[in-house]
Amino acid sequence: MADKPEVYGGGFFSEPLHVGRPTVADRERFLERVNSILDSGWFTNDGPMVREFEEKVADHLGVRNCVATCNGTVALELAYRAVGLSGEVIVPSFTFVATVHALHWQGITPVFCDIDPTTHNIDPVEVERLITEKTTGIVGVHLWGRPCAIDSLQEIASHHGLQLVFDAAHAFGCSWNGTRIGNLGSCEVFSFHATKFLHSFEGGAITTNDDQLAEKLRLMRNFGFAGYDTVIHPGVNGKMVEICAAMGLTNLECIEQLVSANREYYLAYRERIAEIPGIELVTFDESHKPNFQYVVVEIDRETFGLSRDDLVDLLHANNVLARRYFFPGVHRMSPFLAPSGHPPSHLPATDEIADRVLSLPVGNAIRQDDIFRVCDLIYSAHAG
Ligand code: T4K
Repeated sequence: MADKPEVYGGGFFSEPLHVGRPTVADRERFLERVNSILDSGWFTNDGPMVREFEEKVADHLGVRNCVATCNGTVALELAYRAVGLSGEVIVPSFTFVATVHALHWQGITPVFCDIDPTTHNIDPVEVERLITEKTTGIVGVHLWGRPCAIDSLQEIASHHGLQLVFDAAHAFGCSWNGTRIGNLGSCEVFSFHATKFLHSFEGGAITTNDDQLAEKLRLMRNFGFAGYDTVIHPGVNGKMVEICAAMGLTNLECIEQLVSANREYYLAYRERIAEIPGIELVTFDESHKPNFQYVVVEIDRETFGLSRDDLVDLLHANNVLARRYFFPGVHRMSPFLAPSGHPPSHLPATDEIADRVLSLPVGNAIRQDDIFRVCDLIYSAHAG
């Protein structure tokens, strides 16, 4: 057993520590932008702030097109429909439910695929096994910002003539072998929800190097309008509003500071977690330029001495609002169960990881000292 670390403070926190505390990178700059929106009288419908946000996001990612939306879920729905997904689509179950809802919502059957337990991302070997004549596409999720097995997925998709879409909700600013996430597959989808690394209160985007696809997405996002009264495509209201773009732009200007702040939290957790038996930090390969948005640990019940769920109860009792992202696997959620009431797929790696993971508090409301105290609490839970 490791030596007990030096204790920095008591366990109980008077203010709750959250997993997804939003950042406002520069309040003054944001308020200037809000004033200019109010003065302009132009609040939504492809306004100048949204256009600037789209341009700056595209520049940052080195991608030809960025189509901003009202949230990440609608962006997924638009992306799936625009690339022509139908029938069956292979998707991981170990993700936020929106990845799968956006398929189900459009009458597409999600075929749940197991993950590689070492990366937490969709396992290409399993993908290949699940392809049928009804399969039209594969959805990969870069979970925690760690890129999927891109080469293998691209090879499978092109070999079988399938669309490949990535849910990149966690991966803004991250890279894969020198290419920014946002350039891969037919298109990639981001979330700019308040809890995300880059946020715009609510928001999302689809990025793609396919100009025709981008044009179609722009039409679909705005009721299919191609002019004042000409509708040439089925569509929805998926537009981002100006005030959201103002927040997104302001945060984008400070993105490097946001990464380094996140990296500091991650390193502080890494130092302390390493001292506690039975708990392992999900680590990042820095060559992929992680954004360190999520600090995730895996609990080995035998060695740690408590189950993940018991640890969650203990942390919550002390005002540390750690989250069981993502539990249960989506294949175990009621909308996706088979008519028999059982999960439609056997996914041992997903079940195992979903039972072990825990997301710890991060974000600029947290000080390094808080992180040490959270780790002390976890240590004392282990030590009994
Ligand atoms: N794909 C993936 C892989 C995703 O993770 C997500 C979203 C999507 C697609 C869909 O994108 P969006 O349509 O959401 O743009 C939260 C977020 O609502 C959701 O955006 C996110 N993933 C998911 C992982 O987390 P909840 O239900 O856990 O949120 P909630 O309200 O419990 O808040 C989480 C934590 O953040 C709490 O500790 C409280 C704190 N918080 C939250 C908000 C909203 C704050 O401190 N301030 C706030 O304003 O889903």
